[in-house]
Amino acid sequence: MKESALQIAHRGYQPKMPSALRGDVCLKEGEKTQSVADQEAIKELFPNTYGMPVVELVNAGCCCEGKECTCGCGEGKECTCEKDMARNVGVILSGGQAPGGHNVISGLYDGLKRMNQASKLYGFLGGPSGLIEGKYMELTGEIIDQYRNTGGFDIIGSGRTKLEETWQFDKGIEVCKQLGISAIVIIGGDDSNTNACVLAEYYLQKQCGIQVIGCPKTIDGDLKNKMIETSFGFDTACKVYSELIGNIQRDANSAKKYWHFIRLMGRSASHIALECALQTQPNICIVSEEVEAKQMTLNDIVEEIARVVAARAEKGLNFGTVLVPEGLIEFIPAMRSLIQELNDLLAGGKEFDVNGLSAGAKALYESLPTAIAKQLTMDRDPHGNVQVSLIETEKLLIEMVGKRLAEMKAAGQYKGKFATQHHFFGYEGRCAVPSNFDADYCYSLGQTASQLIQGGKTGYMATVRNLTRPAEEWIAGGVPITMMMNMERRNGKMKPVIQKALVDLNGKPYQYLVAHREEWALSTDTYIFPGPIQYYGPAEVCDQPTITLKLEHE
Ligand code: FBP
Repeated sequence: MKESALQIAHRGYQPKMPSALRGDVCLKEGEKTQSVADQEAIKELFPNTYGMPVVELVNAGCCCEGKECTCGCGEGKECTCEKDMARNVGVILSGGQAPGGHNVISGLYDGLKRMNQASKLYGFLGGPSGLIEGKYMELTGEIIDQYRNTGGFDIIGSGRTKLEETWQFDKGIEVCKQLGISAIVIIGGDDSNTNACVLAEYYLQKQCGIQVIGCPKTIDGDLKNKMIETSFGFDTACKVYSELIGNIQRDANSAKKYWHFIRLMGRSASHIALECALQTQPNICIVSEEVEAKQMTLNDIVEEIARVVAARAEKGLNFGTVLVPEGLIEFIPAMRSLIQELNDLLAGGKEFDVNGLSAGAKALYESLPTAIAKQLTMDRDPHGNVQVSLIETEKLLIEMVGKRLAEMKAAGQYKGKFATQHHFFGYEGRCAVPSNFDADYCYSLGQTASQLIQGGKTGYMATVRNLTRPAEEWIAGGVPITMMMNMERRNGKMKPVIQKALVDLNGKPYQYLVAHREEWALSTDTYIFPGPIQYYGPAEVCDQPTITLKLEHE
C-alpha cells in the first residue's frame, strides 16, 4: 500500500509521556469519593463501585519508602505496586471517531507488553457489538505498528450499540472467558463510560473477574469535569476546523463579496464552535447555551445576525463569517418543544402526520423552510434523538437572515449586498492525524489504562491531568466513574449518567468571547489564520493545547 511522506515519518513519532509513566509505577490512593449529585441514589445503584478513591500513578519508590505494605511487595502502605502478571485484555472503540484513538490502543498495548510480554490485547470489532457477538481480532505488534500516530478508528472499527442490558453483559462474560480476557477497556464518550461503569458493577456483583476501565473520548469536548480536563480528539478536530475557518476568512477578506455561514459539529454542547471562535476570531459565533439561557427565539438569532450584517455594510464590508454550533436547533426553547413532540410522534417508526402536533408546534413547523421541516422528521438515531448533523441550520439561518435584510432594505435600514456560502465541518476533523497534543495525551491514556488494570482497578476512567504543562509534568491516574454521575431523566425514566459538560457561561472561554465579540463583529483586521496543524518544529507551534484548556486551567 502506498503511503504519504507524513504517514511514513509519523509512524516513528515517539509520544511524550508524564514522567511518572516511565519506569516502575505505583498506584497511590487518595481520598474516598462521592458522586457529583444524587449520592444516595447512585450509591444504591452501584454498591460495589461507589465511593472508591481517586488514584494517582507515581514512580515506584516515591510512595513506598518506609511504609507498611498492603500489596505483598514489601514496600508501601498507600500503594498497590504492580504485579507483572500476564493478562489478556479486550479493547472497544465506542461512538463517533476522534483523533488519537489508535494511540490509546498503542499506549495500552505497549503498557501491557512492558509489564509482561506474554500479555495479549484483543480488539472487539465494530464497537460494543463486537463484544456481545464475539467478533474480535488479536492486536499484534505488527498491526499496532501500522496504526501508531494515525487518525481514525479503522484498526478495529467503532459502533454505537449501547451496552446496557443484562443479557449483553452475560454474553460479554462468555466471550471474555473463551479468550481468557480479564479486563476490558472502553474508549468512549459520556454514555459509553456510563455503560462501562454499569458493566464494571455487574461484573463485580457476579464476581466473574473481569475489570472494566473507561477512556474519555469525543471531539465534542463535553466529557469533562473537575477530574477530566478534556476529552481526546477535541484538540485535533478544533485545530482542523480552525484551519479551514481561517482559510475561509482569508478568502472572505480577499474577495470581499460573501458571508460564510459555517456549521460546526458538536451534537449538543457548543465547545467546538467556541474554541474555533477563540482560534479564528470570526465576526459572529453563536453559542447554543447562551441562546437557551436567554430564552432566545429563532427570530432573535436572525435579528442579531442581520444587525451585524447591516452594521458591516454601513462600513462597506459586505462579507463576514458566522459560526453556528451543530446542536443550536435543540437549544432554542420553542424548537426543542417541537422536536420533542416530533420524537414522540415518530417513536417506533410511526408515519408522520402534522396534525398530531400541538397548535404551537404545528405553527412553528409550518413556518420553517420545507427542507428544514423535512429534515426534522427524518430517521432518529438509536437513542430516539433527532440527528442534528443532518439538519442544515446554516441554510435555515441564511434564508431567514436574507428575508430579514430584504425587509430592512425596504424600510431603508440596510443598503448592502448579502451573497452567501454555506459550509458544514464535522467529519473532516474526526479522523485527522492527531495533533501532537492528542497523540501524546492518548498514548498516555492508554498507558495509564494498562496500569489501572495491572493495579486491579475496575469502574475507573483513565485520566491524565495538568495538560497545559509540558507532558513530563502531566499527572496520570484514575477516577471512579461513579464520581462523575448524577441521576437524569432518559426516555421517561430516571437513570444514573455521567453529567455532560455544556459551555459554562461563567467560564473564562465564553467570557473571553463576550468581551471581544463586538470588536470582532465590526472589524476587518481581527481575523486569525491558524494554518494547518504542525507536527514537527518548535513546541510553541506544535504542542500547544486548545485555548479553552489554557483559559480554563492557567
Ligand atoms: P461521540 O459523542 O460519539 O464522540 O460523537 C460525536 C459526533 O461526532 C457528534 O459531533 C455528531 O453529532 C455525531 O457524532 C455524528 O454522528 P454519526 O457519526 O453517527 O453521523
